[in-house]
Amino acid sequence: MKVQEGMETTPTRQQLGDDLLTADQIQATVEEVLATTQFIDIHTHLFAPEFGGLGLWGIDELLTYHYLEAELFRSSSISPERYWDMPKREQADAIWRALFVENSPISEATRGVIAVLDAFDLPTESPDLEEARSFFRAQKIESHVSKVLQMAGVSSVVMTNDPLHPEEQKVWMNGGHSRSDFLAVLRLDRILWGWSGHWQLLAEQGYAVDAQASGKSAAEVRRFLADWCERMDPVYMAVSLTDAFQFPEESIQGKLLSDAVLPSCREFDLPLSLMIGVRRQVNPRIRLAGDAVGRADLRALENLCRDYPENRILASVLSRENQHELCVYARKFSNLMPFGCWWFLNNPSIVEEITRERIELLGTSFIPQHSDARVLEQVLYKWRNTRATMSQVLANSYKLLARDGRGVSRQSIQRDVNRLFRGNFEQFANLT
Ligand code: HDL
Ligand code: ZN
Repeated sequence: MKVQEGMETTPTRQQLGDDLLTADQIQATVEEVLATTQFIDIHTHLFAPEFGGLGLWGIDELLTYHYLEAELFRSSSISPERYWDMPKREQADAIWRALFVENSPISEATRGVIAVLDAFDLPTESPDLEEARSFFRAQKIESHVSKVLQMAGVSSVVMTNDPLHPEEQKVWMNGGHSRSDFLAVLRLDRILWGWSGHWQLLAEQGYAVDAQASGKSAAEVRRFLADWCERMDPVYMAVSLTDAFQFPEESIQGKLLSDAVLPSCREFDLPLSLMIGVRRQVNPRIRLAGDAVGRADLRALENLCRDYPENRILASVLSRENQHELCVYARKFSNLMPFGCWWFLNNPSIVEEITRERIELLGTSFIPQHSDARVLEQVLYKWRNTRATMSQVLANSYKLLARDGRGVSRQSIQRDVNRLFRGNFEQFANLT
């Protein structure tokens, strides 16, 4: 199509009206709006301080992150078996030496640790970790959490809470936590795909369930979920599912999903978050780092969204090949909310691709990112990287809009960023 006269140039300021931005102003304004807007981090593995040792923070935890453990085994002669026998400090020293001293820390996860050290004015080229260790040792967790979230531009984080985790259960049974900036999630993995190994825990707590999830089991799982919704006040329920996920399915998982979890989500007016595409423990020797990714058959999601229109589904898919399908499904089902660039996708090159196709297909009706942080200070680099990628993608969208004949104001950019990083989640999870 021949570009009509004038289409090829961006309109000048006087053509745009008073509060509309020129092309040159768009980039800086998008960056400023992203930098000054507090985001909701809708999926993390962080914990409020009341959860004690379940909450990970500080340099030794940052370095022994399973993303870095996977990278250690590629750049060191240390065997996994020898590594697991080491105390954590030694593990961290080994990772620092292999990935940060003997090699350049230019992977996403290694660069992240450098960004955290730099954010606290700690040396980033030291041969050892002593200065970093004494800095973090001097922090008090309650104030450190608040400072880190404020530095990261995050107003609240959503935890991953497992009611069947013995240590975590104790905290909830003793009243849970008091921080309003930490929101709870009812995580269902041990029930949905871990039933065979965990149904007795429910039976021990007085729920009449059995190994086959037969008889009253589904009703009793609903009662269990109701008890924990009262206790935790979760903002959604969640489960991670493999690339083989099918729905509907003649299985314990399929039955508990349809007869217990989906009705319970409707009863408590909660979204259900499905994170689909993991291939668990392809290399068990490296433990948490041993999971991989597989392309899922998203017709399971299609069936679920179509047959349960009263349920709201948050969805994140792990395979890059599934992203476009997820966008198309979100166009078909308004009860489906795509979120995040999960795990192996949370790298600038892929985040850019995914976010551009989401904007092209969904406008601002999706949730661009979550941090998935496991260690508190990771939010600093994960959200800085998201803001950097988002500012390019969003500014480009507005420049295309201007070229096509519609100017953009700071107010509308603020409205859009609020929706992407707060409003879509608040509305989907009924937090407003
Ligand atoms: O299941 C999940 O919530 C995943 O995010 C896993 O925890 C995974 O190990 C992870 O940390 N990804 O970032
Ligand atoms: Zn996660």
